[in-house]
Amino acid sequence: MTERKTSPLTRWVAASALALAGAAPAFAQQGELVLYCSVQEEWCRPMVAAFEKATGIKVLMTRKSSGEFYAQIKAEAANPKGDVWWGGTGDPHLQAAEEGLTDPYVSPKLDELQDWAVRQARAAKFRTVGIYAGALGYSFNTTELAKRKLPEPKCWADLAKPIYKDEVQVANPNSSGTSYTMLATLVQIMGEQKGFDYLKALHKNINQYTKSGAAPARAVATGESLIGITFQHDAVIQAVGGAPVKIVSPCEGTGYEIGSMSIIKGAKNLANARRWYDWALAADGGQAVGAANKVSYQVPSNKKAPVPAQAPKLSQIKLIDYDFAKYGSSAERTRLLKKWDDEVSKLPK
Ligand code: S7P
Repeated sequence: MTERKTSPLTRWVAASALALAGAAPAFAQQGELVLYCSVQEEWCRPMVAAFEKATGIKVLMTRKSSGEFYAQIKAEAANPKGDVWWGGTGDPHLQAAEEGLTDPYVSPKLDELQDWAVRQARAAKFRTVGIYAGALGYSFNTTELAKRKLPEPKCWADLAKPIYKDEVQVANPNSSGTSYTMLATLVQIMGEQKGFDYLKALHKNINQYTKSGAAPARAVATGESLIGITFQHDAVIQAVGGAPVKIVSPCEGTGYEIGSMSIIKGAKNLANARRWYDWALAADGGQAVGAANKVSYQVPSNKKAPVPAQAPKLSQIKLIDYDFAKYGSSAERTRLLKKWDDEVSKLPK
């Protein structure tokens, strides 16, 4: 076999290509962000696309419910894999902050935010921040209700009535931030004893505890479930899409969420995590993406961000004074979830 001779130019091109190839992994690492996204996939995707377009940073995104990501971040604490946890109810973000699983960051955008978003940041010593707010409630399928000749439910109390046996869907509060918000809301409205009595009665009417909090709103839209307990904005998506659904703000009052965002402690791409953080709080950045793509009907936390016309008006809903400090604390959230597991989920139907 004869060895082929190469020209100096060919050798220079080959050497440059090798040098570039060697430099590529370092460049790629600087240009990445690992995002844990806890809103609906339909909203996570345009957020990622808009950020990549604005910054050139490649985003590796996974979508999971709030309780699931809280558990994952805790399990990964010794070797963190994610950079930013964006979205999901505030309680598990507050719990992660208290447990030192997230990093403090004071964004220059903080001055532009609603008071409730800044309060959330201060309560967590800047280890989290509010990115949107939304009220809890439920929806029902109007066509199915008429077919079954059932009365319109108006209150929390109605959902536990035997006439709605197997007609109600809600998520499991361990995986779902939405469902934990319901659990904490009922305890705050009724007191702990009566709240758990109510949850036991409601259990008889539950056709399925889903993993994701918004899934019951989709089940109501298709008629798979008559009633679904979710955030009201998740039912608005179905109504805007043309489904025969009616949204209810329960007569006794209801809780709400401050959807939050946190930088994960030990984030490998910290500079990019902060770029996401600032961009996600900007009125002309991440705060505008949900409304522009018609995939979110929450109230954004930046005062200058557009609020979709169909977003439930928080000022017109009978909201309770949700105690985020208490129900987002590690001890209380862990205790209530265990109590629900022990006393409610194991009961026969
Ligand atoms: O995107 C809608 C939304 O309801 O999803 C978040 C929710 O926590 C994620 O679902 P899980 O209930 O399954 O955790 C909310 O923060 C948000 O408003």
